[in-house]
Formats: sequence, C-alpha cells, structure tokens
Amino acid sequence: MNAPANLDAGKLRHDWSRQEIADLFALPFADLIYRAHTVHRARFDANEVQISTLLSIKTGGCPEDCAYCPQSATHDTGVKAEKLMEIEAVLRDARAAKEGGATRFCMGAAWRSPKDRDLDTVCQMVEGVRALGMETCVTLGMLTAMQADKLKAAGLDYYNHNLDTSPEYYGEIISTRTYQDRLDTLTHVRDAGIHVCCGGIVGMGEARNDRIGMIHALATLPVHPESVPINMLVQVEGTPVSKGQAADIIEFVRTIAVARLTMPASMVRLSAGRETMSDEGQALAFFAGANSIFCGAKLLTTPNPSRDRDTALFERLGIQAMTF
Ligand code: SAM
Ligand code: DTB
Ligand code: SF4
Repeated sequence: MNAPANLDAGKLRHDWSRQEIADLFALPFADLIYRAHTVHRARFDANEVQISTLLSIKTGGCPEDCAYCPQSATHDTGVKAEKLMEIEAVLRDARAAKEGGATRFCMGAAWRSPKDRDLDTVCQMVEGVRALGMETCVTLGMLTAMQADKLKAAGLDYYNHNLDTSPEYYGEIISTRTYQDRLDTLTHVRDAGIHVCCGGIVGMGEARNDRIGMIHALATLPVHPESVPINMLVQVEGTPVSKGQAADIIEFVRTIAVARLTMPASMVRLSAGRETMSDEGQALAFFAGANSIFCGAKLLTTPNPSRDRDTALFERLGIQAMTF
C-alpha cells in the first residue's frame, strides 16, 4: 500500500497533500487504526480521556441556515428560540459540571456572530467559570479580531468554530456564510492567542473525498487546532440532512484515525453522535486516537449518553478522566 512513510511518532506537518490523506483513508482498517494508535500512544496516555461539559447559553432562532442544525430558524425542528442565559444560572451549571469531574466548560450560542453587548456578558461568564478553576471554551459564531481580543482578555482558553466539511461540499450545507468567513474567524482567534477548537461532521451525505477535503483543510492550517471535534451527524427531524443514510461507524472511526495521524499533537474529540453509538463503536474511536468527549445528558439541544453510561463504559475500558 502506498501510504505516506512519514508517520514516525507523528511528526508535526502542515504540508499534507490531499493524495496522502486519501491514501491513509484507503488503508486496510487494521493498518490504519494500528498506525493511528501507535502515534496516539507516542503523544498521549492512551487510557486517558478528557471530559468537557457543554451548555447552550443561547438556544435556537439562529439566522444561519446550516442544514444539519436543529437551532436554525430556517428549519422547523421544534427548538424554541430563547434569550441569552443569566450569568448566575450559567455559573450554577458550571459548578455542577466541576463536581461531576469536567475539567473544561464549553458554552454555545446559536448566533451568526455575537452583538458587542452580548459579548460583554459572555466575557463575564468566562471570567466566572475560570474563577472556578476550569478551562473555558465558547462557540458564538463569527468573530471580529476585536471581539477575539476581548474574549482573550476575559481569560478564554478555547474557541470552537468548525469547518464542518470540505470546501467543495460546504455550499450544499450552508449558504449564509462562506468557508472563507470561517477561516477568517479562525485567524482572528489564533491571532488573539486563544486555543482553536475546530473540526467537522461526518454523515451529512458527503463523499469520502469531502471527508478527505475536511481533514486536509484542518491539517494544513498554519497551526493545527489544539482540539479537533469529529461529530457524527445527529439526525434531527426537520433539518434538510435528517433523512439521509446514517454515518457508517467504520468510516467514522477511519476519520478519527486520519485526524489523529495528520494532527498528532491535537486532542481529537469524539463529539456529537455518541447517544446512538454502541460501546464497541466508541471503544474503536478511542483506540483510533479520540481522547476527549462531551459528558452530560444533553449536548446543546440533542441527547448525549447519561453520566452512568459513560462511567460504566470508562470502567469497562479502563479509561481514566484526564486531569489537566
Ligand atoms: N453558532 C455557532 C457556530 O455555528 O459556530 C456555535 C454553535 S454550533 C451548534 C457548533 C457546531 O455544532 C457546528 O459547527 C456543528 O459542527 C455542530 N453541530 C450542530 N448540529 C449538529 C448535529 N445535528 N449533528 C452533529 N453536529 C452538529
Ligand atoms: C462541536 O463540534 N460539537 C458540539 C460543540 N462543538 C459545540 C455541538 C454538537 C451539537 C449537536 C447538536 C445539538 O445538540 O444541538
Ligand atoms: Fe446557527 Fe451555529 Fe446552528 Fe449554524 S450551526 S444554524 S450558526 S447555531
């Protein structure tokens, strides 16, 4: 098999070609996950997984038309538009997450981009969560350079902003902003000195070539995202992509493995989609290099496995929660 030779302990590279990434995807499954696991082990404790908790601080009514998203006002999904949460209510949830063992608290808002007044409120939330001794992450849509600087000054550790799919397939999924808009926000976040959390979704009817294009776009960024969430599409009725073929778990694990091989120092997050995933599927994803998950019974608006199920899974697999 003509797979790239340059995989020794996961040297950091930013010059991946699409062909090299296609060759990794095409490896026999056992060869691919063996390689990914070897690189994973050289960089991380293979029995540790980082736990983040997610809270939707502003739900629904989003003006963007992302074809996968239950929070877009364009789709009739039954998600009601709510106002931005009160700071104290957010901090109550953060305290509970900390008691549950989470080391990172992520706050998501269904915005195209934050209004400056709302951003000031989010900055206060970030300061409050940090004061609890947790890492902070927010995902608020597009940011200007100045907004990114404000979040940095408030002590924000990570900003989540996904490329979601390949540049070619992007137009099939979102029409209200461009791939370049996404890349520009990532640049503002990076320039502000905030860690980047950026990944995408598998299972939206895209071809393997689009998964290759998505990983290529991520792995050729000037600095790899410190955190790479790989979401399996949660099919929500009313969204345009809800009726397609569900993602194949083997192809999903391949995507995790290729993310691990091409971005060896990044945390790869087994993100949305765990609710309907078997324990065996998740175990394979961890073996292939995923080392971060969201815990708690809800993601933003959709279900996630209960704490009890995750605790039982970690016990079965001998996995420990990472402390940072
Ligand atoms: N509005 C902000 C934005 O789009 O950047 C932040 C919130 S948005 C919900 C964050 C990410 O969640 C999206 O980029 C997408 O990757 C993921 N997501 C949304 N709906 C999903 C679904 N049904 N299944 C899997 N992932 C989903
Ligand atoms: C990411 O990549 N996945 C998370 C987080 N970043 C914000 C969100 C998943 C959302 C799944 C759909 C929902 O619950 O609304
Ligand atoms: Fe809005 Fe984000 Fe959902 Fe797109 S993914 S509709 S921007 S909340």
